[in-house]
Amino acid sequence: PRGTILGYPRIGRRRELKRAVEARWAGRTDAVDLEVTAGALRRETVQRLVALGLDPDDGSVPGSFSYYDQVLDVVALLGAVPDRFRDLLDADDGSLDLDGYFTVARGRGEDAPLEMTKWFDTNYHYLVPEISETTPISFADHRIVREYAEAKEAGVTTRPVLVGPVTFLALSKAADDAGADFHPLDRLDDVVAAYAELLRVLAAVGAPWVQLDEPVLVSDTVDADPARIDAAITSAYRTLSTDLSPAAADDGLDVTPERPRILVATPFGGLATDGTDGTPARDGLALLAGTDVDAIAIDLVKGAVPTEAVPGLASKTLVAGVVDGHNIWRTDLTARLETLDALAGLGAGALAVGTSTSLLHVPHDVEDETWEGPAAERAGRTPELRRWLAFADQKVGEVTVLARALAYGPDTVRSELDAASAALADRAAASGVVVPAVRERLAALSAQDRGRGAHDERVAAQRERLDLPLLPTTTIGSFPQTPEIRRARSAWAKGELADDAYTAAMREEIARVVALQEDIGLDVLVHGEPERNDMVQYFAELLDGFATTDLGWVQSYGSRCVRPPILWGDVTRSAPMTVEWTRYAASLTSKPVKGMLTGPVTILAWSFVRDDQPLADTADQVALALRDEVSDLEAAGTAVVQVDEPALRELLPLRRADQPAYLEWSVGAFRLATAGAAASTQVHTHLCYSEFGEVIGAIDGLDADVTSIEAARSRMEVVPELHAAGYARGVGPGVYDIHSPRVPSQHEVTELLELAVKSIDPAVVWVNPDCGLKTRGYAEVEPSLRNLVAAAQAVRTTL
Ligand code: THG
Ligand code: ZN
Repeated sequence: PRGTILGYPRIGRRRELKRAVEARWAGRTDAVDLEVTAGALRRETVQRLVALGLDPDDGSVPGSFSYYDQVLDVVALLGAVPDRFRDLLDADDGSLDLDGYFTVARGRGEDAPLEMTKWFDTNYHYLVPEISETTPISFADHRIVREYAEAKEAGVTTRPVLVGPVTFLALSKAADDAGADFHPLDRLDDVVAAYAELLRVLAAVGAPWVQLDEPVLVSDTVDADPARIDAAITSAYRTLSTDLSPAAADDGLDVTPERPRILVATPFGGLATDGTDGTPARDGLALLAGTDVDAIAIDLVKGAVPTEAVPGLASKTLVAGVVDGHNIWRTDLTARLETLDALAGLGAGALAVGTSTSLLHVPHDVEDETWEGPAAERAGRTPELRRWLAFADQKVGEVTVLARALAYGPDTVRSELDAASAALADRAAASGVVVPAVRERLAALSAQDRGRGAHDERVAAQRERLDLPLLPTTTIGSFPQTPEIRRARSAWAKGELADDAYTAAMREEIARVVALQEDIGLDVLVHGEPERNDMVQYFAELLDGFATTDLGWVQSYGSRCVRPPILWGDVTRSAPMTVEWTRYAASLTSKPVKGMLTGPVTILAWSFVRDDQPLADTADQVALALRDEVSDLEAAGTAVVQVDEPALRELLPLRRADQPAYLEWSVGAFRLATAGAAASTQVHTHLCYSEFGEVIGAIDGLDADVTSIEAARSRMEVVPELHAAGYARGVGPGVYDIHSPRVPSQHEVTELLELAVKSIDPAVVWVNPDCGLKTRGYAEVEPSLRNLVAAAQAVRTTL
């Protein structure tokens, strides 16, 4: 294909799939209803992609649908479920039906679902397969073949897309029943044999192409030896591409094909590492060029443009990922044509235009959103901004324009190239993109602006001001979001509830939450955040330089979606954002109430960020706005300010060589946001994960006075690790796992606390849940917090 995309959003322009899937889970529909709805969505999708300019006949249209997750799809393809779900497999062919598929994703009773984790450097989360020596692995499920036939019937020849065998196993974890030395890659031959069978069947039904995604090649952070990954790629593609004869490219030979042509895609980064970080130099492009696959897709947005001729590429198509699949900016088509020209020297047999990644990570269509009128204006959406953007459908258009330029010359698409250049020029010159006052403030910063003075002096000043007991108790910030407050927020957003009625409703909730915390006996209180929908969207709505969308949904995991704000300009804060809510809460109690902010790195990680300046500069701009907020909170009497960075580890680069620079600027931005605080103001932060080997130094570097982290499920494992790393600040290892509706008993919490104070100085230990409480209900939260406070009191008496 001359122009293609690596994948397309599957949730539906109005989240039709989410609704249909959740209706099935609720038992309101049956599996057939769901398949009918999903089938209609798939047909509509492939036909739309053709209408947008992709070739309907040659496999340019990806078949990239999933009911829940593309990694879970391979688990289903292979029947590779963990022991506890073995009964879900069909007794005859080992396949998993749709309800069984969802059970593996969501768990049932005591059977925990597969664990979820981040997909490379995106905000998408996949399910982690569990593999052992005895996991069943065969070609068990024909869904992908059925979907090929379904599209064909609708007039479109698709290219089935699936996660490649090496990436699948490299991202898997050893199941509990696996031997001590087992690595999932030990099962490579079995997985590859199943893929080979799938390829034979796809060839038999006439599929011209298949796409296998191997992003494992762009990452150093996978839990497997790089040399082993490379050997696995060579071995897997020898079997799949060399040993099976390909679908012929009109060569007139009368050989029955044993496989479609194979496109290996490597999104999310560059394929080459130069070894400067001490790890062996690798070149994934040369590695793939040495196999008999037919095409290789490379990411030219995150990855550098290779310049040296690559042996083996002459027999292959290079799919140049020049259109960003991971961000929403309109492409500089003229510059990207130059990139395509520069690739000529690589010696590829043919060149095609592609997206850098699947379009799964961007919303469907700019046209779905409103860009004029009061609601749009309030959200920062203007007709001007709209011209700078390309969501999935616009990106398909860009790919087809570039493909036409490649095939017939740039003059054939001159007006499209010019329109893109004009939009870019407008964007660069538009008011708000560069705000001189922001630039001047940034330029004037010095190291002092990121430092707070000696920690022990702060400890003394805070002890005197706060007068807290040993093992102080607190919560992470949010309290359960009741249907009433959700309704009030949404009515206010639609203009159906007046400002003062809305404020009154929120205040009522805050008063209730403060009274509850006092009754429970917590030491440091929160206002509960009833006014916030999402901890990033809330600040994006209040800061200048951001726009938010109504319909810009992006799948985060399963049926869950987020609407990342668009950070397009220099960031300023026109008024305090949180002070009034915090001040009101503080007026109701004599206990300290925490001010609650989202940190600069998390705001970036969960937004679409501008691509016209370094992320570090954007982070510092957000940090300065937060710094002013901290200052206003202090002026209002706030003695404890929490700046959450749950996504600090999320943005960690996939290449080790890039990690130190990232940790430097991300930690620097957090410090810039918080270092204006007085010594007597206690700065807290919260991080949302428990495995932080790679970032343990950075956590200390944040220089927060207290850090709360997830720890209940790992039974306080992180506490001795922190102690061993020399961490001496306050730490709140979560003692209540909020990811489950279970109410922990006082005894359980006491045990966890005893574990914590055994391995670190009790004077630095705080007592809190693992994370915010907004996804839970009061029926569980109230007794859990009472047990937490009782446990803290019990352990205090023993110290
Ligand atoms: N906010 C943002 N990004 C995130 C998280 C977040 N990324 C990582 C992690 N948290 C992802 N977790 C979730 C959890 C719940 C939901 C989405 C992502 C969710 N979404 C609602 C849904 O799909 O029905 C819609 C929410 C809304 O109305 O805005 O429940 O916390 N930015
Ligand atoms: Zn958390």
